[in-house]
Amino acid sequence: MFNLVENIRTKIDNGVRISDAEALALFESDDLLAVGELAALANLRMNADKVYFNVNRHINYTNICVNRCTFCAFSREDEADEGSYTLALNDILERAAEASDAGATEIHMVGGLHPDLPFDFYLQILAALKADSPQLHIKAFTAVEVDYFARLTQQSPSEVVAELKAAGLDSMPGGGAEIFATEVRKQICPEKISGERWLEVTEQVHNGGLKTNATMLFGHVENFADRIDHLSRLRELQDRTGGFQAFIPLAFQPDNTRVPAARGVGGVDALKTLAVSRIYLDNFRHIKAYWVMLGLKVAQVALAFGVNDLDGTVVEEQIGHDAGADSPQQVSKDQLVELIRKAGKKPVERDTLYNEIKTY
Ligand code: V47
Ligand code: SF4
Repeated sequence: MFNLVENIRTKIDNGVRISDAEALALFESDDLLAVGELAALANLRMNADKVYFNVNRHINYTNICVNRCTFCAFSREDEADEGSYTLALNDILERAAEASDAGATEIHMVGGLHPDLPFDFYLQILAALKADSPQLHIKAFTAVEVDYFARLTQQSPSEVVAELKAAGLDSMPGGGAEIFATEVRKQICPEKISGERWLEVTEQVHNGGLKTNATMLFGHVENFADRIDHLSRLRELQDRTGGFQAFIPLAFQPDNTRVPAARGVGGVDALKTLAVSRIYLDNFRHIKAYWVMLGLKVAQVALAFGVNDLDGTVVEEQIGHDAGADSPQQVSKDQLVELIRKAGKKPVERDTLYNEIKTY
């Protein structure tokens, strides 16, 4: 372990990236603090002691979804399914207006793949949001939705992106990536687009001029090699496009899901995964601890493990909470500032594109 750590420290100091074998050795190591220290070093070089957060609101317009991934407790089959819903345009606008009044700079909007809603519905939402609250950055949809819209309208992903952008879309979140490996996808999301397609669509989104994030859903049936394969494909795409802003490992929440034997993610695995991601993804500036899935306490500790972003105030979250996340629904800006300060870091409110709004 000593040699491994010293070799990687030298690599970080010299800006040389680590190999897949080194990433595996870090995942397999029991020395959590040594892995964390390396991640903290890599982060220090990129971000000094700044930790970013934003004031945002999540809106999930529908939970009806044709994919029905087995890890997803949020989705419903159809309108007859108990608990299914689809928000009307006015509901969406009302939530966005409330967010704007509360100082939000971003709307994060994703939903299920609804079998009946036409592509125009999504364009209308974007146009109406822009007309109503032009100051809000709209971060919405993922490669999964873009592929779905492309199939609905018989267009290429690039054409879909151009239409979404013209209607008001400003960037995209990083969902739908899960774990790219085919064997894993067969078990947890057999109906979802392949990992290869997710990467191909995302490349077209980047080439179309929109930034995105990337996620990795971990702690279900995948092994360390699957995680490293996932990171490797993201690092390679980022080399080509530079279109990713943040990487967000999402800790799997097992309640109400259909993933047999999954027990959820412990603190050690969560911190190690964030740390290895920071060390391996040397071309991602931001590693985000999404407190909704991690809980606020682990997210705070993650700031000593290479993390430099805590996402935002969120306000209303369904995907993680339907699957048993015991984090609160929302946090205030003051809570985020205090949490970051108490971790010995400098809180910086950012907008979606990481322009700094205020340093605390
Ligand atoms: O793609 C679904 C995940 C994602 C569960 O880009 C689950 O800034 C854990 O992508 N346990 C959507 N995770 C959320 C997402 C996201 C969240 C916050 C910020 C950003 C960003 C993106 O949630 C889905 C899926 O991977 N998910 N079910 C579950 N049971
Ligand atoms: Fe649908 Fe997304 Fe849930 Fe999969 S994760 S079932 S695509 S809403």
